[in-house]
Amino acid sequence: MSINRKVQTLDEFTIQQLRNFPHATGELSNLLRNIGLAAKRVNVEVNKAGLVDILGDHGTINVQGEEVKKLDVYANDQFTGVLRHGISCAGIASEELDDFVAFDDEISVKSKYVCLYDPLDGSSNIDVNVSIGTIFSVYKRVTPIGTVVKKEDFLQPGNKQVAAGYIVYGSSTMLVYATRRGVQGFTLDPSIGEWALSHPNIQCPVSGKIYSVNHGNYFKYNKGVQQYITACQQKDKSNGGPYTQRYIGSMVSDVHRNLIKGGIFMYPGTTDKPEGKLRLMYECNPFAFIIAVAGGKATNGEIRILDIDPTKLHQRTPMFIGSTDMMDELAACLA
Ligand code: P6P
Repeated sequence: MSINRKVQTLDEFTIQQLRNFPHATGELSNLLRNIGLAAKRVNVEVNKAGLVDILGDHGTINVQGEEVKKLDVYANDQFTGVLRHGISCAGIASEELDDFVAFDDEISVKSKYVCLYDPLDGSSNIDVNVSIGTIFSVYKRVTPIGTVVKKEDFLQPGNKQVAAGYIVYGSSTMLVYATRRGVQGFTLDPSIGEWALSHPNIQCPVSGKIYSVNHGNYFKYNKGVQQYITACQQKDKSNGGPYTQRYIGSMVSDVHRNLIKGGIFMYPGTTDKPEGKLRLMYECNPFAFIIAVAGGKATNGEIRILDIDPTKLHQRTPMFIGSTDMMDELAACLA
């Protein structure tokens, strides 16, 4: 009987990477597998979200006698749990938690990585069955191994990331992660409950025809952003268009689509919220790392997202990310 070796699972792929880089300790591969496990558990609950009336809304006790948690809280507990009980993470920071969490047991303090994540971004879309996602970022700690992690282990610029990725719980569930060696996309195969390598070495097209922005804020954007949006609307066959506007209000889905097809996603600052809405450390930095490895660009309108020196765990930043040609045209408008 021939074994189906065509499909490589996440475990097989990360172990293959270890064979290719024998000096690696395997800690990062193990951390990525931990994330893959938590994501599978979250995926089960997200797929049931529509049944909340039957399963009970959060804060209630369901028919199994279990407390029903908000999906954000449930997702946060899953990612935090697998990393705390693993051997590859010394601490985490989460959109759901005010401060970072140090794993101060004798095994975890010996780990060399910390992880930051938004466990369930766009969760307000669950009620209307729009895709949502998890976004994560991995750094090497800067404090001595064997000690309890500190805030400086988390407040590092995005250019220090060693890995970053996201899960999109959509029509199919995908796990995409980047290391400096490339961007790999895995699709969950429910028949075997494994992440199957479906999109090896993802590259962002150098240009595209999709622009993603919330037009509802148009008159709150600065003149440069307004000028670029108008330029997108005026594209036709003679100058690389026509463009189409796609925006579903779920960053993971919007950026994932543009990464694969080419395009630009913008969440600019506005007159009332100059820093915009998106969080630097666990939304913008991870995607900026992924797009850089995939050949695209990400800025705050002035400098690379990856070069922003963070001062607070939950600080926000304006975000522009996508295909290089489109990002360069935007930069010309912003200048
Ligand atoms: P707006 C979801 O709430 C989110 O954080 C991102 O996933 C998404 O891109 C953005 O907010 C949408 O925000 O203001 O356009 O509804």
